[in-house]
Amino acid sequence: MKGGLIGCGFFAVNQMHGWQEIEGVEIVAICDRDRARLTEIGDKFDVDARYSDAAEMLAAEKLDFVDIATTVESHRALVELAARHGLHVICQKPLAETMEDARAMNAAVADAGRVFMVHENFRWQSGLRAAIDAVRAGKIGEPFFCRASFRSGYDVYSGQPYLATDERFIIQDLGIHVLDVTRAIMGEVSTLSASIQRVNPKIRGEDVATILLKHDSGATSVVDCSYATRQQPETFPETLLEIDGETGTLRLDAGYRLTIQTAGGEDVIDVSPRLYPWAEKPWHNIQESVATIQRHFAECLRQGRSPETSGDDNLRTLALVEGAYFSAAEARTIKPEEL
Ligand code: NAD
Ligand code: 89Y
Repeated sequence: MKGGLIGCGFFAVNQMHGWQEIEGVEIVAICDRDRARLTEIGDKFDVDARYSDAAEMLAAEKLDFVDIATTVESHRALVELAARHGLHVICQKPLAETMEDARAMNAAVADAGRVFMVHENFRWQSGLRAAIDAVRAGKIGEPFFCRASFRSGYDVYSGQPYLATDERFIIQDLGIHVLDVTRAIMGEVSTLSASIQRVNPKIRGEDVATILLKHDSGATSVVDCSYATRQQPETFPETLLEIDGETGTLRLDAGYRLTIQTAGGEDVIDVSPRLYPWAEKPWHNIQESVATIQRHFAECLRQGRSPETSGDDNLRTLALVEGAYFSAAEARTIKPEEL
């Protein structure tokens, strides 16, 4: 399968490494408006076909799919362009800045009869996937409570400066993953309410968010995220879980330690991510999940099935992001279907 990468920035390098891990997939062309970034990725991964304009790349190259690794404001135009060329699409999170854009993008690829997957990779992290699998397998019975927590003081702004200047920050950038993981474990959401704060005075958006979710099943979740938490040991980029089920409990603690307690006893499992040769700590957890989700995309294309984080599925995660901002702004409880 031949792919074209659009966006050669901070995160794309992980995606390029990830594709190299997958047999039968090759990124044969790359695109970025920024010449220096295009050269850097092109030279590093030995890709000769380089474009500063995505429309030119898609007109000139024979591709099966595009991998969109640009920031959110460009996603809709690029996804619709790819759909017009009849290509399968994998697009980075956050899918769009509005539900209207996200729905239009999803419809464009569906109308073209192609596969649309959002690069929503946290649910493919080793520890989170082990927790999802355990709950889905009924290891703790029906879950009635989940706390999904991401609290850190790690400097994400140096690698991704737009995180300090965008109007929206932690929910759209990071909370989106934690909300997605919570959906994967606890099911769909019927209502939510959110409180947001900006603790770091040097940034524009919110760096702390606390979100209360009521699920269709009747269960409750708390999603709490912070980039203003000064603590040792620093746990970036780990999402921690506390899940209570009718017959047991599951805890995903710092250091990739998964504990499942039931009447039958206690299981403690090391769910550490593998460290690819191209990866570096502490990012290796995220980097492994990039390779895993891209492998999932390739398998879905080969087998003609819908990916777990398809456009359709991701609309429901994005509605939680939008809902959290609405709830915080209007100080009220939101139903995702309002959005
Ligand atoms: P970045 O700004 O470093 O890189 C984006 C690149 O896209 C830039 O080089 C820019 O010139 C290029 N670009 C923008 N619009 C373009 C267009 N229309 N045509 C061609 N090139 C264009 O951003 P980043 O930090 O690499 O983030 C990219 C995306 O990845 C974001 O949506 C971000 O949220 C996401 N991300 C995901 C994860 C994850 O774990 N899933 C982690 C980090 C970032
Ligand atoms: O952009 C974010 C993401 O998706 O994962 C971590 C991150 O890089 C910073 O919050």
